[in-house]
Amino acid sequence: HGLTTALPTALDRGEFFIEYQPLVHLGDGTVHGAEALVRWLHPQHGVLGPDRFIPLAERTGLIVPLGRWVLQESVRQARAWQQTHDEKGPLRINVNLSPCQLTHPGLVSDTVDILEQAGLEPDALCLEVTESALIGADDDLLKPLRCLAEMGVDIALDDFGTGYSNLANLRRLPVRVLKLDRSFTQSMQQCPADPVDLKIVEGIVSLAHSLNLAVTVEGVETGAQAEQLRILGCDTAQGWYYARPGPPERLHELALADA
Ligand code: G
Ligand code: G
Ligand code: G
Ligand code: MN
Ligand code: NA
Repeated sequence: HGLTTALPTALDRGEFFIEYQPLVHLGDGTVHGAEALVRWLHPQHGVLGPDRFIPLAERTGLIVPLGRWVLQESVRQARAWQQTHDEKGPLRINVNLSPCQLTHPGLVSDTVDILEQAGLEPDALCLEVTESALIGADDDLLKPLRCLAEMGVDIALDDFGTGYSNLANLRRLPVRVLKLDRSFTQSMQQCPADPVDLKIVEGIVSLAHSLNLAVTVEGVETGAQAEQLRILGCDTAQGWYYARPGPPERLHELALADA
């Protein structure tokens, strides 16, 4: 339909924009960084979320230039935050990568160029890859990720715990962060929380930490969830309880308001 024909020119017309959602340290509530989430301001349909156009962009190949634009834009934004925030330590930026970008030969060189042009250190960038994109990944697929990881870029496994996670497989992946899927956070909402889910999260955190991985939780909507996940040992959190995705100015205000 209409979206299919409008998508290829939307990038040139400047119709995409990025919202940022903070990632907060569970220990002290300070801002760690933010995840970049792309939106499309469609001239007729208004603001469309990624679920409405990312699958289409993947099928048509537009995801490669679109993903490069998202990376460039959000890396530049992260550098701008850092320049006004440095007394509190650098803010990190998380950017989602689609499986098509992983197999695109330009991934490493594009990322290096974008970081250099913006003047952002590689360790301020975290690339989020879904667990399902790395299932059965062979060395060819992992090579660019290893290369980025060696430069200091963090790789996060997004939506962790929903796929066929092969925990033993984690050892071969160049991953530094597990992003626990929202479904675990939702089950912390029940009172008392499901004891089996509590054990599962406890086990994932313990395994992650023993492999030197950080654990981020998604979809935190209440203070009670945040407290439960903090007690379970999760490191950072993201969700409406802290902030909805919003314009870059909002993140800056939140970070500067930190105690
Ligand atoms: O913002 P929202 O909650 O609607 O995001 C839905 C999903 O879209 C998220 O799970 C996220 O992984 C994905 N997404 C958001 N921005 C991007 C992007 O720039 N690239 C890719 N590949 N996925 C994105
Ligand atoms: O900021 P902190 O001191 O908590 O981080 C310790 C290490 O763990 C850093 O190297 C940091 O990159 C990593 N880390 C902790 N939590 C997260 C997170 O949510 N996302 C990312 N990308 N890295 C994290
Ligand atoms: O995994 P992914 O990168 O898709 O995660 C980001 C998505 O989750 C975005 O679409 C964002 O709007 C959504 N999201 C962020 N925080 C919350 C929350 O607290 N609750 C719910 N239900 N969705 C959230
Ligand atoms: Mn994500
Ligand atoms: Na996610």
